[in-house]
Amino acid sequence: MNPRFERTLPLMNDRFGLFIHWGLYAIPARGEWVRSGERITNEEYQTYFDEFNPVLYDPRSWAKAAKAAGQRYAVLTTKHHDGFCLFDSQLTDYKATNTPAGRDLIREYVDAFREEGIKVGFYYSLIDWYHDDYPAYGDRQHPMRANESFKNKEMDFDRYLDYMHGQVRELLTNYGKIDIMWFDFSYDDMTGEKWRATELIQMIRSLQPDIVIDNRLGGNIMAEEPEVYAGDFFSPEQIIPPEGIVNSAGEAIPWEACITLNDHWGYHSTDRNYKSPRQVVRAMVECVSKNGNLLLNVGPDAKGEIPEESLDILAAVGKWLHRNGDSIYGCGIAELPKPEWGRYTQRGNKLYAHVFDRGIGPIYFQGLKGRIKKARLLSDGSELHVQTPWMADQYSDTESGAFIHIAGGDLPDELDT
Ligand code: FHN
Repeated sequence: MNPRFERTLPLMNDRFGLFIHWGLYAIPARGEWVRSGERITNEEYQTYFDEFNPVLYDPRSWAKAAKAAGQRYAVLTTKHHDGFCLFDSQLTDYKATNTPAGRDLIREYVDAFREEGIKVGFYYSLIDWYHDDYPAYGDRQHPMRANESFKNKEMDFDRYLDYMHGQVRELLTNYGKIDIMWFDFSYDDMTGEKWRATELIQMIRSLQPDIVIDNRLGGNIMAEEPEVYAGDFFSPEQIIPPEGIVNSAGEAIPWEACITLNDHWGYHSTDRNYKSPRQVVRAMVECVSKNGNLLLNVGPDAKGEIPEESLDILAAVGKWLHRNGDSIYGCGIAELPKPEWGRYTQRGNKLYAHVFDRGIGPIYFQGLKGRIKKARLLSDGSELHVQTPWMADQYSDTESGAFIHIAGGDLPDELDT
């Protein structure tokens, strides 16, 4: 691995993390872009600030659910695009401690997840629809800037950058060791040094030398010599790359796919289009088979609870990982081509066969003739027999292959294994 990316190895070995999008937008309950998408004015959105009081917020229960799900790190929105801060920033009044919640929600999150031994990450939005010195996003006039008073206001974007850098400093100074910094997102010409990114990265690295940073500050992580701010891992969203990710020199690039459990990042009261546990497990296996991580998102509601549907899916995935986690944690791409019946993951000389679609009879392992010392069913440890079926030598391509008869069927939807 390119030495530049060695700092990501511990996180990349974790393979499965919890993404959490939570904030004022949980009250309108129509996703985290509701303010922009519905052009909600400052005054209308202020009502959510005035009533935000997640009385059921108990991050210890979130952390326990993540642990039971087999998730080894978490990333929580400290500030999303609406500019509302879940942490007790000294640089703004637009924060949870000034709402009826009256608490530093990030402090409690950090303590609870560390207590469960789960690595702690911060999501931080570069975009800020609330701050007076942040320009309108793209060509759309921000809803809260529709009123006359704002139109004549002079903006000082450097002042916003001082604020943004100052908040990142607060987050990486006041909450102990932080494992991941997840910036979101650069767009159009708002990228790289427009954020004063080199200065920002240097500050981050000085405060948290071991921290891992995503690639959304800008730059090109795929270049042979990426910019200092191009990040430590690539962050595809709602998609799993067709194969492992390599840079222009053919070197593997660490990556993490972030994916929603339903169709929204932030809480959405009517979105019932949840992925099944089977889909999540297959997505996780696919990511690992291509040297990537899966960051799976939940959107807690305005009371501070993760939806039951999400908790049930996380629990089912955790049951599968409890028995099969050896084929995920610390694993990566195999030396063999993808088989037709599923996917391989590999760690050292251990090859894991994830059989998604069973055919008839034994499973055929192309290229493994004479190379399999022993085979075990990971879920229960039972022995599997490497065997060559009767008349198999009549087939043309069995010269290099091996057959293993695996009892049991395909991965069931309910994952009751
Ligand atoms: O605009 C955000 C979106 O709300 C969400 O936070 C995702 C998660 O990666 N990032 C941006 C869209 O790319």
